[in-house]
Amino acid sequence: MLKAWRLSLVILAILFFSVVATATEVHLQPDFVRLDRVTAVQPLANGITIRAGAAVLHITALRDDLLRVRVAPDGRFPEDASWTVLTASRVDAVNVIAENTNADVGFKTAKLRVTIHRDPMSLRVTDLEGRVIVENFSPRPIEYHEHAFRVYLRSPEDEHYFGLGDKPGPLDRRNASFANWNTDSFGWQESTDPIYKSIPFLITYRGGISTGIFLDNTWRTSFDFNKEYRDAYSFGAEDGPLDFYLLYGPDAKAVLASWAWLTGHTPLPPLWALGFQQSRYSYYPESEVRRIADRLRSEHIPTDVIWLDIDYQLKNRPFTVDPERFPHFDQMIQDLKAQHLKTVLITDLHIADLPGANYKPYDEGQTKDYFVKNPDGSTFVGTVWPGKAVFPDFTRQAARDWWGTLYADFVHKGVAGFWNDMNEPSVFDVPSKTMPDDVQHHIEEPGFASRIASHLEVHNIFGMENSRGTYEGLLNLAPNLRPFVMTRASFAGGQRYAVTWTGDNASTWNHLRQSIPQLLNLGLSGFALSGADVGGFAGSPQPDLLTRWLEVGAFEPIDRDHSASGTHPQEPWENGTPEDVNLRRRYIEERYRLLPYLYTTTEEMSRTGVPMMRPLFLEFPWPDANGSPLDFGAGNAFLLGADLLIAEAPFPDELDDYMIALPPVGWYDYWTGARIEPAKGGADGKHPTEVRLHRELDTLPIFVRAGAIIPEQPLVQSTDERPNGPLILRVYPPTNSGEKCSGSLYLDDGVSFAYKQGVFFRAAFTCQLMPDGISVRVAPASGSFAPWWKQVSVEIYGATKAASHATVTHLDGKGGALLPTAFDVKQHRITASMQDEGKGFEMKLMY
Ligand code: MIG
Repeated sequence: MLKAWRLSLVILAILFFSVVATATEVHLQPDFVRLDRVTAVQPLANGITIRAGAAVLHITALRDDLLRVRVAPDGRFPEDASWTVLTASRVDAVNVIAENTNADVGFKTAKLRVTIHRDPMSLRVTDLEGRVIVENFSPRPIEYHEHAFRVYLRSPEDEHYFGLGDKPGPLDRRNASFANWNTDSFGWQESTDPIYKSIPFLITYRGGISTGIFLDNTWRTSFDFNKEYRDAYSFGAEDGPLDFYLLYGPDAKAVLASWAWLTGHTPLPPLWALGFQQSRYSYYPESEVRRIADRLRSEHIPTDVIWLDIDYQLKNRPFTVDPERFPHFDQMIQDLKAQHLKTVLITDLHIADLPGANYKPYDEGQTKDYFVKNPDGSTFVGTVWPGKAVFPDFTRQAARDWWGTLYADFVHKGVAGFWNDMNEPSVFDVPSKTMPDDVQHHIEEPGFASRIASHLEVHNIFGMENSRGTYEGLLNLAPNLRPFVMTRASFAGGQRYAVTWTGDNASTWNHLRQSIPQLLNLGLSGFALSGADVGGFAGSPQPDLLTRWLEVGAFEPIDRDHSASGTHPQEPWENGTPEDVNLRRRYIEERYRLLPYLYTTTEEMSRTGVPMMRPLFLEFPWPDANGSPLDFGAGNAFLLGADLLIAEAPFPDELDDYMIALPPVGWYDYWTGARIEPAKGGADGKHPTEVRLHRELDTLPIFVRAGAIIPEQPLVQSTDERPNGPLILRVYPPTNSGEKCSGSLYLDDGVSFAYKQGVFFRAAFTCQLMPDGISVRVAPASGSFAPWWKQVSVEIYGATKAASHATVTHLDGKGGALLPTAFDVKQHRITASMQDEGKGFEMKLMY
């Protein structure tokens, strides 16, 4: 039955399209097309096809909560291929139920209802409770001006918008407009747009409900929120396909999980990527690199990585080393390794244009004909760091594969990671700062028709494909090592290949302020492993600014101190008093103590798509009793993982007190362990607790969610070092019994893919309030990776008196035993330690 029904649909569709085809053959692309009236309708098993004059609109359901909309103004769809959307996801489909009335036509899935009003035409998507997810803005639903198109959507005044990658400005994109055109933006400011990345993906938020919208178009695209029309937002492109996806939540976390399903997850990075990283433009000669390494160690600044910027190279030629500046380069890499420091090298994509000079990257690329061409067939040459340079054609798989082989020498020397800069691509001495629009790229790619594409089509994905070549090349060269690549330019989906940073920020208070919403929006766009140059790139930070930035940076996904040439040095021991240096060290140390929590959060991110650094509405999506979302007044507060709330001041240079609205779940002060008393009326689970904060230089306010169990480790100087001492479980009891209290820990060897074969350690922790005490249970771990500890130290916070006694029962059968406990009044903490190597136990502690 079903088959016969489907067959008749196919026949109908063929008839329908032949009508469309004959109707459009006589027309050229019209100047202006507005899809204003439905003229024909064709239900499909997985969606619907609508005709509006010559235009055809396909709406299909990939999943019950994920729709795709494609429009062809003249009825002819371009090839169905994507640089971003994973093929397996793109071809997925669910059956829908067609719906049809005189006024409307559409369908529903198990989660969404799609309604197209026939005249005037208007698309509306609601959930099954009737809440509007997106709705065309009348009277301008979808329109074309020659090749350019725009989709207008209604914007209720209490709707908010997030995402769009690294774009500066406030967290909420409302009342702003943006363009996507990857741009080398030295000196960018809060209102600069576009900058380095193009991620045409946004997340809406209204009353706790979120939807993702992704415009799968690599040309210059643009987004407008409430500027052209107060009551509308819109997106469009100057050319290319109108092809967009709607990702229904209902909450933003679910949107991000769907975004990862559609475009891929951030792979689990090597553990050392979470360590502190020291960089500068540039450390040279070799003796300077060694001086920095020695000083990091003698100052006891825990560190994992030193970065070498362009000056290690001979005349800025990628994949070379200057033998005068670095006479013992290979030995230096080994010596740094012996100091437990990894080396990351910059490797820009512009290959020096050096015929006949024995420069392998040029010779090989030219012989294989892998460089980007001018329209007349000659190789395009642009001026960048090496002087005249040529550019690999990264939209050809073969060219990317070849690019990947260029890393062989450095990988064999033991270089740990690579940095792809300048890949917007940046070109000097031309007003456009990039390649000419008519430069020719070849698309030679599985899933795509092979063809020549203009730079206009490829520009925004060039950097992503550059980092893809690097990532895949590294995987080829060392198949059992997790690659580490950092890219400056990228596109939606680029999280599959590289982590990123926010480019050339500046050493100003406003840039410190900017870095938080910028990293949050990157996380909300799929780039969950990101950092901003700590201390600022351009200019020199005053001592307090450097201290504050190193404090905040310690709680961000990538913690890399980097600065421009010609600026005052800004390593943690520079530019400050001994007290400053102590503070900076103390915060970096705190990051290293938190590594078990950080790594567990990172593993969760790589599995679920939920970023490490989260705006409050991601964990607390419900609006407060006044109907306003909780965190839009919270300035620069963010969550690291689910449980740590970092409350930097909204304006870090203002000395005034500031308020933070803590979501109504109960909180503790991370530094004192004291419970935060909810304000009057704040304990009802609905109203946030308003806390007044004063930011002292030595204390970045941090709160821990009640019901959290945070794993920590003894201090190490690098992630190479095996922690010596117990696993520490910081338990923050929930407010009422029965409320959630849990935590988890993920560990593995930190570098290889053995975890995919089960060589990991995963344990879950829970706690429960009892009438006069608390019980803490550590479940037996799964996985075969052996952890470092023999002892676990359980710390119960919020304690105001000593415990009367504590007992432990080991889950592997060893009987109960009485435990000694210690009480620290200043830390509001009771500590009890016991033998355990991951086999599991239950501890009961009575007050
Ligand atoms: O034109 O490699 O954003 O981090 O230090 C400047 C030198 C090139 C720009 C990067 C910056 C890096 C610098 N690069």
